[in-house]
Amino acid sequence: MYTAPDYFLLDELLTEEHKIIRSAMRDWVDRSVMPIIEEAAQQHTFPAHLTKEMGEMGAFGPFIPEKYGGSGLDHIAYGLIMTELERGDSAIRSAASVQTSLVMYPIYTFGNEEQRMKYLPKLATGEWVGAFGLTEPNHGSDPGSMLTRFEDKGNYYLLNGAKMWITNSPIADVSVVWAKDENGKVRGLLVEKGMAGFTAPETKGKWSLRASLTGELVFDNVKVPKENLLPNVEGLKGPLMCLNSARYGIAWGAIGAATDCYDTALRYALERKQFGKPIASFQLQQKKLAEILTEITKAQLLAWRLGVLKNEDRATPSQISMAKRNNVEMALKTARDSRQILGAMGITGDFPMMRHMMNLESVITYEGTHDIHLLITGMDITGIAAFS
Ligand code: TGC
Ligand code: FAD
Repeated sequence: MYTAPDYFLLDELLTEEHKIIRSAMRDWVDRSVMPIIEEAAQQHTFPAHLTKEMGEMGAFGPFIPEKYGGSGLDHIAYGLIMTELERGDSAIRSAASVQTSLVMYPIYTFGNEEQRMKYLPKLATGEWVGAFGLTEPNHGSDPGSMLTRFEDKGNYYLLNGAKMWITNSPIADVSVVWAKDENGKVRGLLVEKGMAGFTAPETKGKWSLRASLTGELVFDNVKVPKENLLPNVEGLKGPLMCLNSARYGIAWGAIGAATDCYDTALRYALERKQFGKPIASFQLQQKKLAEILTEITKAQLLAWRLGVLKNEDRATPSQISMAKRNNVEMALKTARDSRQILGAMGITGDFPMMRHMMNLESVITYEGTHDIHLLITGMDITGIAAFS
């Protein structure tokens, strides 16, 4: 039975509602994710049957108002849900992050009432799956240089270009696609599955996030109805605002992957004997466990404080970058150090460390790479952008 570390008694800062939500999500992950996730990752398949269950559990759009199918919860509740999901697997948290922060959030924030009512309830239940297309084959860290374009053809927009590395793309019913108009302004378009000229091939052979579907979005003269333009935002700040929400969720989510590794390593160290004693009795193993717990605790404090600021609408993009960067690196190091505590057993699929470790190589890359987040902090400190 999993025990979540809470060394600084952060539970005392949560409401009863937060604890109930976390407990329900934890039980669901134990019941529905843990028994199948290793096999799904080994087989490189997305466990699609979980999508509807996640909808029923309220994993999609927890902070979106109930009127649109969300749960109207605060951002700490969203963070706690992300932590529990990523304890199961980063792919499961990814599915929820994309649907919530990268698809529902922009439709809610930048869409009109018709768009909200058409898409949000279906996305909330998991009846529909969403994707977010920003990255292109030649423009990842620098999305402002994107080449995907649309032209106003009177009755419709004509969309051309390609997006790459898109979570959920092969199964998405609707994709929020960021493209430039004739004036070079970045706008958001809602592109639905089945539109003529639109294809979404899968990217195979990943060693990371094997239980998540990744692919391309290819637009070859796609006629997008005019009502599918998100009316209330223009410029790169549109997609970047979505990323603020998703990066915030990842700052919480990564803690879940780390605590799963820590909990596994601690149990193993107490049971496994070498030289006639549990390996937990050796100072070098205690050092690893103590340092892991210290870093998890610091990450929890960072996430919690960020959540409070987000609830007050005071969390800055640079604070979010710092938390995403710190907490994902912490989780990756935790996965490595925990794996070492298990020796050879740690490399097998009987334990979660290698799966988390491989997943976290994507998590440290997507939603802005580790280095880009450092540069965002550098820019915030100095006032000088070192990107270009
Ligand atoms: P820059 O000139 O600095 O900014 C352009 C405009 O955007 C505004 N802005 C922001 N607004 C809101 N939130 C933020 N975080 C913002 N950052 C910048 C800025 O004020 C400006 O507004 P305006 O009105 O003056 O035009 O932009 P830049 O081209 O120099 O780029 C800056 C940089 C490098 C920080 C940015 O582009 C960046 O973050 N690059 C990383 C790209 C990235 O994170 N891609 C993620 C793709 S999605 C994904 O990975 C999903 S994974 C899904 C899963 O979980 O499975
Ligand atoms: P590049 O931008 O080519 O960077 C390569 C290296 O150069 C990195 O180490 C980077 O830090 C470094 N670098 C780049 N610029 C600078 C600079 N100015 N200074 C210093 N170093 C620099 N994108 C989406 O739009 N939607 C999705 O759903 C999505 N899902 C993803 C799922 C997975 C599994 C993965 C792996 C990626 C996903 N992405 C998605 C794409 C992701 O956001 C990009 O991979 C990421 O932003 C980095 O872009 P890139 O891979 O093109 O790397």
